[in-house]
Amino acid sequence: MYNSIMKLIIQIPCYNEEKTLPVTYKEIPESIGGIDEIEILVIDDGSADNTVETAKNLGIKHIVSHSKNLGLARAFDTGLKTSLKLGADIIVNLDADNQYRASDIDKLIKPLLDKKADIVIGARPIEKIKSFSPLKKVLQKLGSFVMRKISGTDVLDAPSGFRAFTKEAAKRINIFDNYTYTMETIIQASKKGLTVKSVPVEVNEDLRPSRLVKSNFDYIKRSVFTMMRFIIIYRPFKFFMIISLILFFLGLILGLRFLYFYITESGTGHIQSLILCAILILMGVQSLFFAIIADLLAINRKLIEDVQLNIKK
Ligand SMILES: Nc1nc2c(ncn2[C@@H]2O[C@H](COP(=O)(O)OP(=O)(O)O)[C@@H](O)[C@H]2O)c(=O)[nH]1
Ligand SMILES: [Mg+2]
Repeated sequence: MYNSIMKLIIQIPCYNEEKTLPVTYKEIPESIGGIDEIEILVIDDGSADNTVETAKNLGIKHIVSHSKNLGLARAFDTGLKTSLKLGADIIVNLDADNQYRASDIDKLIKPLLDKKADIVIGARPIEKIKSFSPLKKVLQKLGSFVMRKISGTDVLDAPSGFRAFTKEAAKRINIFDNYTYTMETIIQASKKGLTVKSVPVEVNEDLRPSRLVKSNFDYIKRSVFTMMRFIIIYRPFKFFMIISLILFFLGLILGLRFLYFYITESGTGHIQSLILCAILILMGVQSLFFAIIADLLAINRKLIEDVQLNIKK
């Protein structure tokens, strides 16, 4: 049966946000069209300051705490799970530093209310953001471009943290990564046939510098590692198959070369390349088996996820 009351939970991951949380909180609208109940959930990720007291004083209804700092991705995951338990129909993730405009939440959730999307990502006007250096702008755009290629979606701003999920989408998302949830949700969404839409949003001036991105180099390093991991996790067959083919063809070329000399030079020499050829071909065949096993594991995982989804329901 369908419940006619629409409950929105706005989750705010916080790590030492006693200064900015009140600013962010103040901007949250009291009512939003199409929504009957708005509740706020603060996920305190082991803050060492007075984030929890601040949240209580603001009258924030739901506060969950990690006993120590586990990072934004874990806090996001805790947020989704808690929101589902609290009976959310729609979950919006909002940063605690007031980077995003809570007044845009109605725009963000509209495609969900209209049943046009399962996940909506607020796309920031990267070009116009004053606090982003030219290099950071290029990196952000490049990151989104690569994510579009890996995920096969047309997401405009992949690292944006301003997002809305239907409860069905939230149930199906599993965050494994410990650093970023932003890329992983997009890849999973596309793998699971969920519709991801981008909606343009505005941003506020920075209250403080980003804590997640320490430097451009750090950002690139982490992004490349994360994307590599995602390719292995989400495209394991393709990944091992490519390795297998490379090894196999290198071996094959050496083998053909050996054969050529074997015939034209009447069968002597080139034993080293023959050994290498045999090793490469064997490794290639092994990688093929890895690809098959990885594929079987991926199928297995899908079955487990279906079971998990049924349990959550
Ligand atoms: N849970 C958790 N949240 C964090 C951590 N670092 C930053 N955040 C939160 O993530 C959001 C975005 O962080 P911010 O430093 O503004 O990074 P930006 O997205 O690059 O601007 C804010 O709500 C922060 O409170 C962390 O270690 N753990
Ligand atoms: Mg920020």
